[in-house]
Amino acid sequence: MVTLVTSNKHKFQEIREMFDHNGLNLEWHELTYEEIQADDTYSISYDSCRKLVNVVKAPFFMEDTGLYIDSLKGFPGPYSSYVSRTLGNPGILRLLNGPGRSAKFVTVVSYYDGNSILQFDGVLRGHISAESRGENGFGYDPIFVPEGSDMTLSEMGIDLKNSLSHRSMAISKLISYLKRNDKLK
Ligand code: ITT
Repeated sequence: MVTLVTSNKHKFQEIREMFDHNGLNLEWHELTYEEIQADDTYSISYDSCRKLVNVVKAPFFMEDTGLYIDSLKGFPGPYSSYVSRTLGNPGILRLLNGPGRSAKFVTVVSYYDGNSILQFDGVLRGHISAESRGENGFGYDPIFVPEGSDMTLSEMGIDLKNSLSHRSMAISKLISYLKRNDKLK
C-alpha cells in the first residue's frame, strides 16, 4: 500500500481515480506541510519529501504543482499556492491584458520508498483563458485551457482532465515504476 501526503482533497481524488483504474490501493495521509521558497518545483518537492521521511511511514509520495505563465517570466511558479490564496484567478486575469497568455502546469511527484527519493514529472502546456469558465476541478482550473482544447480544465470532468493533465502524466510514470519494480505487494 502506497500513501499520498497532501492537504488537498482534489489532488487525492484525481490520483485515487488513476490508482483505481490500475487496480491499486492508495492511502491518504491528510497533512499540511511547509514548503521552502525555491526557484523550481523539483527542489521544492524534493525538500518537502525529505522532511517527511521521519514523519510518514514509507512508502509514500507527495507532489508539488506550479502554474508558469510565460509573459510573466514564469510567475506564479513556486508561489502558486500563495498567489492562488491572495490574487486568486480574478487577479491573474487582471494581470494579463491582451495577448501573450501561454502558460504551463508542472507537477513533480517525489516518492520515498524507505531508502531513497525518486522524482517523476508531468508538464501540460496551454494558455490562460480570457475569463473564468467551468464548475469542476480546483485552483487555476477555471482559467487554464490545455493545448489542443477549447475547454478550460474546469469545464472538463475528472476523467477528461486525467486523460491529459500534468498530474496524470507524473502519476502515470510513478505507477509504471511501481508496477515494474513490483513495489505494490
Ligand atoms: P499540498 O501541497 O498539501 O499537496 P496544495 O493545494 O498546497 O496542496 P500545491 O502547492 O502543489 O498544492 O499547489 C499550488 C497551487 O496550485 C494551489 O493553489 C493549487 O490550488 C494549484 N493547483 C495545483 N494543482 C492544480 C491543478 O491540477 N489545477 C489547478 N490548480 C492547481
